[in-house]
Amino acid sequence: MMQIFSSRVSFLPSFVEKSRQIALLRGVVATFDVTLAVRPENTGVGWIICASVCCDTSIRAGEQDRAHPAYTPCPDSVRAHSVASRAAVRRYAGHGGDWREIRKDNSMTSQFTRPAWLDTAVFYEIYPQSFCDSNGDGIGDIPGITGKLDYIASLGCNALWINPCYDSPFKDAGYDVRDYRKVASRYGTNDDLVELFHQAHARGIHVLLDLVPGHTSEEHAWFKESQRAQRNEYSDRYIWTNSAFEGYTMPFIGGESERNATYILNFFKCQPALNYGFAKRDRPWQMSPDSPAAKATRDAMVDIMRFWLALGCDGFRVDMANSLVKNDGDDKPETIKAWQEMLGTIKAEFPQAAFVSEWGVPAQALEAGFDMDFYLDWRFDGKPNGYNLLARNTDNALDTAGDRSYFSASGGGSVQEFLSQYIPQYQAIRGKGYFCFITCNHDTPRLAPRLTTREQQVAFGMFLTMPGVPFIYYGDEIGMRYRDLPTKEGGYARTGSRTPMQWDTSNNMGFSAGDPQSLYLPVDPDPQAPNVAEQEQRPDSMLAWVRSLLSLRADHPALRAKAPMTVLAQPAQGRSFAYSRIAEDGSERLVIAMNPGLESETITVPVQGNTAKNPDTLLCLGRVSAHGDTVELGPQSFAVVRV
Ligand SMILES: [Ca+2]
Repeated sequence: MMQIFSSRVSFLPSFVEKSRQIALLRGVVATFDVTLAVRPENTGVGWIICASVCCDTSIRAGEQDRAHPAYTPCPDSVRAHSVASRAAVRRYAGHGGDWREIRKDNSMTSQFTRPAWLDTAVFYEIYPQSFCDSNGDGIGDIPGITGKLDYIASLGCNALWINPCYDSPFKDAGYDVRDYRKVASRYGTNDDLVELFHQAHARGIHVLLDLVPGHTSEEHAWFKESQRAQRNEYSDRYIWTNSAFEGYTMPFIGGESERNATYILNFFKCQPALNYGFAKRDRPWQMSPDSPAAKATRDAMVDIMRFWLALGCDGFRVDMANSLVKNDGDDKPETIKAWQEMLGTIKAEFPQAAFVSEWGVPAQALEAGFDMDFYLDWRFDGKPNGYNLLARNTDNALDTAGDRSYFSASGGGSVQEFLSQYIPQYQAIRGKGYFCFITCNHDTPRLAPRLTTREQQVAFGMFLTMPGVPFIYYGDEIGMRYRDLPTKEGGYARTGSRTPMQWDTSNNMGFSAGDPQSLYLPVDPDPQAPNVAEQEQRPDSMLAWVRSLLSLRADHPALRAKAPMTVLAQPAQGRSFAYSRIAEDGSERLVIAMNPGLESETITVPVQGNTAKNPDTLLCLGRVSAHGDTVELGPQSFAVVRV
């Protein structure tokens, strides 16, 4: 079913007017099914025509457009049939209404396929050096992961994200890639990785690799060529100034190359930034994102994706995806355009490949063509983002005192502050892709030991029943603890989240048969350190709780990634939170309710449908009872109820 509507908008070159137009268009034009037309004369007046596949967000936005005072029906004579993104509209507005600019911008946008398998996906993130060491050299490896696929499937996870496993000097734990097409020898061989793909697929598990598109290692062959004084194919693959004595406002390195120039860094000294161009240019050496050099970088990155996808990989988690084009605007128009081209190309060849971005602004990431974006853990100047409010609202990863996280039983407050940040972002991307919760990742402190097992169980209850595709970091399913350790391979504060997986109580907790001194990082020496074997024997363990949640998720269409979510209770003075999830076909409605606090609370949850029918409790932690509209939630409780 197609919905057609139109809206007349004046494109005036003032910033205020532009902002008003963007606000008017937001939610409609951000989709990839928007057609834009303008009157061919350069009058500064245009018509937006939206031909939208029926999805409720788009329809609502369309109705708002129709109600807008500026709305007039669009004459058939000026309907064009080109696709525009929000970025294209913004550029058009900035160009003062040049019809030719619109046509030019339209050429770079495309329709993106979204792999259907993501609707039921649950990911498990594996840090390869710390998961399972198959050959006793102290470092986890690819065959070790393959040997644990049955365990991963037993959790209820059906997808993997493996942190970079490519050839690298490991000055940033593999995020400094020396050869994108070669598995690091410490992890095995390319054949080992292809075998992992096959074995995973045989179990219904998809495998995402980690793409690091923004920079390489300083030891990458491209960079060695780029450093040469003599111009060659790779001279412009990185960002170089015009003199060995000229720097810039970004971190740069001089004096290390025969080339008379300095180069721009992305992160550590070992990570020269690849050249995707500059959106705003204030030096002669800065190239346009439209330059042949920037295009060559994009093509090279697509080639790397093609290489692994052709070998059986199912997609990529993309590192620092929002920072490719330098001096880009806050809305990232040029970086979005770069990804639209790259993902448009690769998705046309591999339509079932999935892409998740390290971006943290889902409206931008999905416009760029990604299928999913992470709800990243951000804390700037002590100010938490929504996710940090939930799980890590403290400056100290180890200390319970002073932790204001929502899931802290004694320290947290109302869920309202989180929802005020989450809900607008969730609504902005409904029907377009996923905004994904993580339990933790390789860059953030684990929940334990700051949160108790019970606090973690309530947290997992929410993470695994919210919309989007959840990501569980290896070891979080048993409550592995963040540890205060010296830095390893550029990990610094992140190192404590990267310790070996704790399988059992054998040598090195089952991680490795090697000498304890040879381990990548030491295993947790605490005799009480959690492990898989012990928790498999205990029905009240963290592991058992995670399996129960994922089993429920697999069995209920209302818990799929796409199924809509509506907030039912978010008391300002309490700790409780309740929401409904409804199956896309309307066949099922579940209510999820929790109380992470230490006092019992009573909330009112509107009952829909057949009130005579008793609610059916599907999963419960702690004491939860429902009487009509009233739900009583005991201390640190969580429940999923079918109504
Ligand atoms: Ca090994």
